[in-house]
Formats: sequence, C-alpha cells, structure tokens
Amino acid sequence: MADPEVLFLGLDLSSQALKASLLDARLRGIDEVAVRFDEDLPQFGTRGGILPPGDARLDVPEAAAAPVQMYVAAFDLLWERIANERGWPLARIGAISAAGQQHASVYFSHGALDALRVADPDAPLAPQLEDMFSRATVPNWQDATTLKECSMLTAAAEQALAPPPPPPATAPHDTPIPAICQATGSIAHTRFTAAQILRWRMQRPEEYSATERITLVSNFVTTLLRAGFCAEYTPLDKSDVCGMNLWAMNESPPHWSAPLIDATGGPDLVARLGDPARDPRTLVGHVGTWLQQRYGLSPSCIVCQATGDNPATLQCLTPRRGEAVISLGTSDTVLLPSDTYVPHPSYHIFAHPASVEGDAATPPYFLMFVYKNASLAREWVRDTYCDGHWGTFDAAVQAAAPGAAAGFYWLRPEIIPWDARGVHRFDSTGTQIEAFPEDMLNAAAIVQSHCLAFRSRIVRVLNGAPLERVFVVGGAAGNATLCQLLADVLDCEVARPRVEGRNAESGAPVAYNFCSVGAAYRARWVWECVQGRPTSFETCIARAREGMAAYDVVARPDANRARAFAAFAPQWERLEQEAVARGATLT
Ligand code: XUL
Repeated sequence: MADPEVLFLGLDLSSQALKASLLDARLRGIDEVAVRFDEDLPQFGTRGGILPPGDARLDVPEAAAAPVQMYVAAFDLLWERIANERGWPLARIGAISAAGQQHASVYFSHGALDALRVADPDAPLAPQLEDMFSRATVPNWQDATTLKECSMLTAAAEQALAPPPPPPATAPHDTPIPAICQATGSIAHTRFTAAQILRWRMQRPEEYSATERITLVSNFVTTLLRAGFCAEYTPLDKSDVCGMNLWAMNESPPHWSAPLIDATGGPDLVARLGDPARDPRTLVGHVGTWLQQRYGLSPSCIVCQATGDNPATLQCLTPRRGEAVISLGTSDTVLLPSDTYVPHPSYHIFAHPASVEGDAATPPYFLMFVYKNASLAREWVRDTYCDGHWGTFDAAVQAAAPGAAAGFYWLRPEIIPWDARGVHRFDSTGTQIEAFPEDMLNAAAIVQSHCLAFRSRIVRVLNGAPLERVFVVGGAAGNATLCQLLADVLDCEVARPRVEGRNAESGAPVAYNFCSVGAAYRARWVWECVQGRPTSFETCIARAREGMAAYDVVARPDANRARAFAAFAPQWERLEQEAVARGATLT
C-alpha cells in the first residue's frame, strides 16, 4: 500500500482553462485550482480560450486557435496559485501526469530544448521562453479551416494504402470505410493534427522549417514539467497519438503511417514528432529543476506520460467491458471500451490510454461518438416550445410514451449522422409532419431521439453483448428525467460517479474535474508500478479506492418502457435515415 503521505497531481490544459487536482493516495480530492484564460490572462484577448476571428495573430482570419504564450503564462500562474495562494504541500507530491485538449499541437523552434535546460528558477517561464515557438498559435479543436487538407490526406491514403480488408464480423459495415479511417481509426477531420500541420506548412513553409519538435498539448505540459537542467521533449501518448490522423493503428505494432506522414510534412516529420511511448507506465522522467528550486517539489517526484482530455476522462471513470461513459454537454459524447479494432466513419477509435500489451485486464481500444446538436439544441426546444422552463420540458418528457413522436433537431450540421441538417418531425405512425399537435411533444421528441441515437450505435458496436451500465457526466447529467429516459432507452443502469474529497480547511466538497482527476489516477498507477508493484490500471485504482463507492445508481430501467423502446428502435432508425435524406428544412 502506498505511503499515505504521498500525494498525486493531475493537470488539464483544456480550451478554456488550465486546471490542477491534488489527490491523496486513496484518490480522494484534496483541492483543485484553475487558471481561466479569458478572466485570469486578459492581456491575451481570448474569448472562450481562443482568439477572436480576424485577430492578427491567427494564420488565417477564420481559424480557431490560442496564443501559445498564453499557455506558458497560465502554467506560471497556476504554480503561483498552487504554491502561494493555496499552500499545497508540494514536497509530498510523488507523481504528476496531465491531460490536454485532443488534436491541438504546439510547435517548438530549433534551440528550444536548450532554452528549457537553462530555465532560471528565479524567474517565471513565460518571459524566458518567448522565442521558443516556431508557430505563435495552438490550433484549437473547434477549427474548421482545413477542409481542403482533409481531402488531400484522404486522397493520399486512398492512393497509397492497399484496399482495406473486409471488416470483421462485429463491424457496422453499412458505409464504405475510407483507407485513412481504416488505418488511423478516424476519417480525416479538420481539427485533427495532420490537417492542421499541413495547412500551416503549405502556408508558412519557413516556420515549418524552423520547427524542432511538434507536440500535442498533453506532452507539451509534461515537457514544461521537465524544465530545467535535464529537460527533454516528453513522448506522445499511445492514445493521444490516435487523434492525429497519422498513426497506423491497424498495423501490429502500430507505427507512423508513411503515406500520411509524407503527405503532411514529408519524411522528416517523423523526427519532429518523436517516437510515441508504447507503454503508458513508462516513466517520462523526474520533475525538472525549475519546479524543484522554485516551488520545492521533490527531486524524486516523477513525471508520467500525459494523455488527451477524453482518454483522461475514460481513465477517471474506468468503464469496464459492457459499461460506457456518456457526457451530456455542449456536445454529447459517448466513450465505449472495445476489444476489437472496428473503425467506422461515424466515430473515432483510439487506443485505450491504460492498456498494456499482453495484459487482458484493460480493453485495448475505446470508441468515441460525438454528437454536436446536444445541449444547445435541447435549450432551443426548451425556449421555443416549453416557455423557457426545464420544469415544463421535463414534465413533457415524462408524459410522453415511447415513440409518441420522433424529431430530429440538427440546428448545426451534425457529426453523427455526418452532415445531417434541419429539423424534422414524424408522428407516431412514422409520417412526416410540419408541426406536432402539441408543442410540448418537441421536448419528448428531441430527448427520445438523442437517447435512441446513442442506443443505435452502441447496440451495433456491442453486437449482441449486453450494455450493463452507463456513467453520466456533464451539465445535463444532473437532470433526473433525462437519466431515467437513458435507463429506459438503453435498458441499463445509469450511474453518476461519486465525488470524493473535502477541502482540508473549509470542509467544502472539492470540485471534480474528470480530466485532471483522470490524469492524477494515471500518476497514482505509474507511481505504484515504479515502486516495484506492477499492476493493471483497474486493479491499482480499485485497490486505492477500496471501501469507497465509485458511483451512485441514479436510474434503473422500467421493463415495460425498455421493451417499448426496443420495439420502436428499428422504426426510429428508418426515420433517422429518411430525415438525413431530406436534408435541411425550415424549422
Ligand atoms: C475530441 C475533441 C474535443 C476536445 C476538447 O475529438 O475534439 O472533445 O478533445 O478539448
């Protein structure tokens, strides 16, 4: 068992904030601190953490990107707050890991490592690293300026890669799988790193040539943690690398995809990216002398590999086979562990961040489905048809029988189904109608559709295996009506992860950011392994939390309604196809 005095730190560099969670050896939260970019660093002029359209610092006016210097300034401010405002016992931290926004990339110029190695602990990092970056901005996941580059990458893969083998029996093979998706686990996406590198390289070749290393945001954070005498670029993580459209996951062992590397940056891109770490337990190194001398971190404090924010959420909630995570927020996201590599254009498949080759305890992959028309569409229905009140909306949802009305509210072009648009309504016989007889039916129609959309994809991927439990997180997870509907439609238990931890001084519950907590879980696991007690991620986390409930069940399926939804599901799938085929219509 770990020394109870040892503490674990998880960081999360997301679009809007840099957050830190401090956990004890039993993984109870001790405290959380955040630096919010817009409010805490107003000198960078971001909105929602990104530069406003047309800002002179953007390499194209309509890009979504953040100034890289803001992230270094946030790192400085975070440690100031941790050490001087909150007085965390930093010498007791045994291990640190991080999470970073997926796909987003940071560009270090030649000589940057030398600058990191001579970082002066008497000064903050930002002014010392001013000339360290060859690209002034970090492309954000919301960027959509790289459509042309996506087509180029898709064509390059199609031309170079042999026709894909027939999909395995478990694959949902309704759609042809492009070569890039077969190889990298995702079709070419505008926000993925390859398209972002390619556009910038074609537009600013001199900046590309000046680049020594390209990291993702996750290993950018761990690289900063190593600042000082022994600084090194830390490696890309095996899960985060799958969000680049560059990593051939379909090969064993996986490797950089030569045709995609060539199309993106030419063969020397590999040297700029470095060799991704294949084992998540492999130590990155120790915390750098800059942090040791400036804030008193212990020289024995280890830095573990960092991963993407969605993989970190998966680490935090550790769904097992037959369990899923559903995050209900600005977008709705489903994370589903998988034993098989089943790429499909409508979702992403990533390596499971805590999987270790040869250890069957953790499934090797997880799938991610992202639905764009989520809480904003639900709010639109609330405001348009339910007097702007959630109470009215919920009552309407509760009153409606399964399949009473079907509706699709794709206010913005949807991801799943790809590019679906418009608002479409159908009555209980499946006939398309302009408006429901009662406005309130829109509330039932939208949430039934959202839950059925999750169901149809999960059921296809599980291919007969039961779904036992979903963990719900995100803003809408607190809505009991929605949780009950999820339980009825998915025919499984719905649970909310248990928040553990109280602030030592105030006694108040510690806020719980799943990504930074998931990063701290990784730190706890790697630390255990480094002590000479190798174990699987799941076992380590379960042992650390022994005796503590990990979640509360908030809804169980009603058998009659579950049967009715199962009976309605095939018709709903037909209606979804019909709505997609109709394209945009007036609302
Ligand atoms: C995932 C994605 C977003 C970012 C958010 O593919 O683009 O969820 O990870 O930071």
